[in-house]
Amino acid sequence: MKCLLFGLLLCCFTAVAQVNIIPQPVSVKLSGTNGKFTLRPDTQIIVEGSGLENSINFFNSYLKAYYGFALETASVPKGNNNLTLNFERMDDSIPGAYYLSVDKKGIYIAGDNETGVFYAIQSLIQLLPMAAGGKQLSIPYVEISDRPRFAYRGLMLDVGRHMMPVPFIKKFIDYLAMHKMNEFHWHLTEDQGWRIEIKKYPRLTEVGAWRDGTVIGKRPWKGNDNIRYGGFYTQDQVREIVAYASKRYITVIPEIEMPGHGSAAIAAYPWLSCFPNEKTNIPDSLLSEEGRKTNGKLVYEKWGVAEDVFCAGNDSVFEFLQNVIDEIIPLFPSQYIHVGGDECPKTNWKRCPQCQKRIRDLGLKDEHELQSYFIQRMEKYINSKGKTLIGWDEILEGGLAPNAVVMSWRGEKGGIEAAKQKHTVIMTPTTYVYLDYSQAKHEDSLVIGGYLPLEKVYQYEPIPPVLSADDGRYILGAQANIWTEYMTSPSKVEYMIFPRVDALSEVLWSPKSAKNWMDFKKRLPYQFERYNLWATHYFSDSSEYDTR
Ligand code: TNX
Repeated sequence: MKCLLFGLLLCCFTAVAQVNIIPQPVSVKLSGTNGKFTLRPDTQIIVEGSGLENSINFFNSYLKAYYGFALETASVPKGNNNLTLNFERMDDSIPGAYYLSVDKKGIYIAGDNETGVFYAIQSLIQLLPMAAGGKQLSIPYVEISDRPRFAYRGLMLDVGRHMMPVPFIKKFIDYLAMHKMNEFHWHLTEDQGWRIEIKKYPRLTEVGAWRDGTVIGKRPWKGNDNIRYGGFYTQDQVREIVAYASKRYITVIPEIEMPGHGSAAIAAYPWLSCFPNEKTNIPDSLLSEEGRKTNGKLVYEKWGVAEDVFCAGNDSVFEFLQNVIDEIIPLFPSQYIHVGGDECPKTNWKRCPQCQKRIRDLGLKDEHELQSYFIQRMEKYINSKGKTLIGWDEILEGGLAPNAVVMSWRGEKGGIEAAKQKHTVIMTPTTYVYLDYSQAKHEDSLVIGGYLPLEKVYQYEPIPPVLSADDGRYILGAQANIWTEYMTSPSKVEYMIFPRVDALSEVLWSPKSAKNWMDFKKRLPYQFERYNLWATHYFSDSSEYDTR
């Protein structure tokens, strides 16, 4: 009896160790027989539905990259050596539900839709052995049913502070896909750099994409490195990236910042400022040599919030921004257009005659209502093009634009308030999902500050308990933000975000009831093996995780 019990325990233990999927699926049933299917170069893909090329191509490029072979597709099954892709209606309200079974008859995948098949492929990839180069890939008999919890599962990447090369943007999109995430919020404009080609305004990238230097170290900074830095994405590159993402069922949401964080645009076109003739306000001790020589506007060379913002009293500024939006819309099929709206100091507006006239003419109470006017005016334009505006939670101040989606970053307060006002909300609170904060207790590299350990991200619950069930439905999902003041390279981005993105993916995908920190920690070392296989950088505090 004892022996049987031991055998049973052992069997369960080894069985559990075979399936380590992140994010945790809704249901995983192991056959208990310890049986395995072997995927080999002569395994056939049987396609029983149309539109599955994206999933097939993704799987085949993965096989090719790490095992050196790809599978042929066929219409007639060959013995029991097939990977079958099919559709079965699961009627899930959020795209992506799937069923995956592996048994002696082969691998069978059914998606509720194309997205579901694609996510089944992501789970299948996580069932493959970790050793590269194998041609006999044994996969445990298993039955998985799965579906996403939230519709919006995102990551934001700031390319304004530091530009990331196109191949890395594609890799980043692959990382999103492999974590079953579906929204890439691309922060394209900043004080420190304008990163997208706008044909009508060439100076945005000729001038606005380049800064003459960058402050050194942490606030209050130690001088300037005097290194000219910059770059931008052409519209062709943007189209290429958007197409790449869409083959991975990922929407790219562009962000064009206004009315704040606009120094780079102002350096290109000073008339966008309330005071075109005033020099950008940066102390000489922090300026580059070139910057010290100039008397005019500069692409910002330090971090933090710049006081020079777009003038809200000048109609030409709105015309300019609308023309920019006119070039953005055809590039991005996304329903959402992000206009920033955060951290807009009101110093200039307070002393600007045109802004003050606008306030008087419209009977506005103060500069906060002027900011609200700014965003509402842009919203009207964006809505007239059939698109929906997103803004950071500052857009609540002075009154929310009627159809705006709110991204709550200064904690959850703004999100709660917006949901109560029946506005769609995406949660991105600094407290849980700011991946620019340190994940090591004692900072192990230059970071902006803060401490956000993996467990804290894992414990995040996007629907605040204070919301009624009705209002809770306005929480579309959540997103982690990757601000790159102190991330100068792709490898640093990877190091900062992994494995916290794993924790976030489970917050967003897995049912609340399936979340289990201890279990997640047990699965994590397998994910690290995958990262090793992919040559991905990640943070690991070995004392924190269980070892096998
Ligand atoms: C706040 S979050 C910002 C960014 C900074 C970030 C640094 C938000 C909407 N604005 O401009 O990069 O803090 O953590």
